[in-house]
Amino acid sequence: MKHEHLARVIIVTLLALVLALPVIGKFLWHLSYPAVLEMHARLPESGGWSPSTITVRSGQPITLRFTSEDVVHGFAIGKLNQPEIEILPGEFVEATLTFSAPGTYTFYCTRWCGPNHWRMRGVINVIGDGSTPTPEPTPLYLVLGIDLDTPHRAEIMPHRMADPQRGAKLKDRLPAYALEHTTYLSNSPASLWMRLRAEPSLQVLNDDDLWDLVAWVWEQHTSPQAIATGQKLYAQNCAACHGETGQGDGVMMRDLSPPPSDNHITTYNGHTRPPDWSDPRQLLGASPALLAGKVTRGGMGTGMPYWGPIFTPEQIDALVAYLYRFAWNALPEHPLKR
Ligand code: HEC
Ligand SMILES: [Cu+2]
Repeated sequence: MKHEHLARVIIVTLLALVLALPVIGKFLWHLSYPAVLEMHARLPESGGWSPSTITVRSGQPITLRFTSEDVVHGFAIGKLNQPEIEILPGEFVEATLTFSAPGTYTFYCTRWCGPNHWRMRGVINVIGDGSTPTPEPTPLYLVLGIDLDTPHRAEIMPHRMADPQRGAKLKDRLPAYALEHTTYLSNSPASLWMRLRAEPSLQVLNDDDLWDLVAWVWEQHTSPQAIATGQKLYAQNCAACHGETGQGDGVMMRDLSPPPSDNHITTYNGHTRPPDWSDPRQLLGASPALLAGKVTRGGMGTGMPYWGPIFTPEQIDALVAYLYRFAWNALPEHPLKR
């Protein structure tokens, strides 16, 4: 009789345990993925973010408690449209984040804290339920087989400032392919110019009329908003190296020896230096696919950071559209013009 009772108690207890398993599991799960995490920011030379890799569950909020151990840093997560968090030395600031979908997110410092600032990055692995993000499409430069690392200076350039307004008046003469977005993406301004020059229907136009047309085509693939976005992103993320006017003389680069006269990476030895975009040939010889590819992939050792995990494709398009302004705007005063 006694034994029978004991057995019953054991069975009931076991059953209760089995039924409670999911709840217990969830409890342990929460223990292993803390709801609050202290996050220390230091200059990249002193270790950068600590921790630099964090794992969170989708749908489960995590509170990050930031502090800086040296200078002012900033925190933002790539491709997510949320305001940056300013991190002051010796102070704590909190932010609660909830990720709705699993995936890998890159977080980065938003302040120019030093020459290696851009290396101050880390990763958030979001695991758990939710639709997995659609894999990114193959970058266009790979589809087109563009080598990002060979020189691409244009052999030709306008004799005067190309004028899209003047180009607009001639636009009806353009062959249909010139208006396609893929034509813009896969051609440099100089290569489109050469294709147009070979068109029998455009023989009546002089060389500079054709440049006006190319400048007009370039304008059709951007917007004032995109240019404004590109300008802002450039000032925050690129000007420190590339310089405000794109001459490759940003504050982080001024101490380096000047670039060799032909101004291209493949001939750099020792120091790398950003190209001088006030020489129009540098950008007039580059297609949007090439520039976007370089921005996304980076220089792989040249000192040019990779921005693929940081910016959305729209932001990269906006940056590329903004860069061409350096070439078009440089035209009137540039010495090569003479
Ligand atoms: C830490 C310095 C640094 C920062 C920051 C930087 N760059 Fe660069 N960039 C370079 C250097 C050095 C090169 C030349 C070497 C190379 O092409 O890889 C370069 C080259 C490039 C090129 C290739 C240009 C050409 O004509 O071939 C593009 C495009 C470019 N950068 C865009 C950007 C953009 C856009 C940003 C900001 C989002 C940026 N860079 C931020 C250093 C930097
Ligand atoms: Cu920093």
